[in-house]
Amino acid sequence: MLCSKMEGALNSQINAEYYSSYLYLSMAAYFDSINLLGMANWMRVQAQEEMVHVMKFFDFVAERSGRVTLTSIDGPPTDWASPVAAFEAALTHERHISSLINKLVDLALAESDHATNNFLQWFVAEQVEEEATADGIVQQLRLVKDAPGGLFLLDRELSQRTFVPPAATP
Ligand code: OFO
Repeated sequence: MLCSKMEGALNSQINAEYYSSYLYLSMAAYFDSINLLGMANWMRVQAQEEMVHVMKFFDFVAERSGRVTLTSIDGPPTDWASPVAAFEAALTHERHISSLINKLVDLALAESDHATNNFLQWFVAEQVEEEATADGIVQQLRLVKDAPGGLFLLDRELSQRTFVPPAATP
């Protein structure tokens, strides 16, 4: 059973994860509009992964006899100054999400809610990966600067990303 404070905080995180998905889909639309279709693909996959995060929180709240309450999602930005600016914004966003996850862990520990703390550890590890991946692309884009050849190669590399649905639990 979740305490009401934890239930409220997990519901807020559901909203934050939805926003993440919405943000990355908006970035996908931006990359589509400037014909960087590999980067658009990468962002689409990222948006799908964020929906996996939404459902992990959703299912966990329900499993703990909590009540999921959905709230309105803020509109994301729709334009960025350049490809690197979009990926920098993605990195900044992931750092923000990491801080939200850390606060959830703090709350779970303060409430002696070990089940929620245990559940959140998956997200703690996931955020390390999310930040590192976004940072890696930012670094490559900074190296490439505006060289069309480099941008073309990086775009082609990012077109390879595919969405892997989470393994079904037996
Ligand atoms: Fe990008 O990890 Fe969820 O929000």
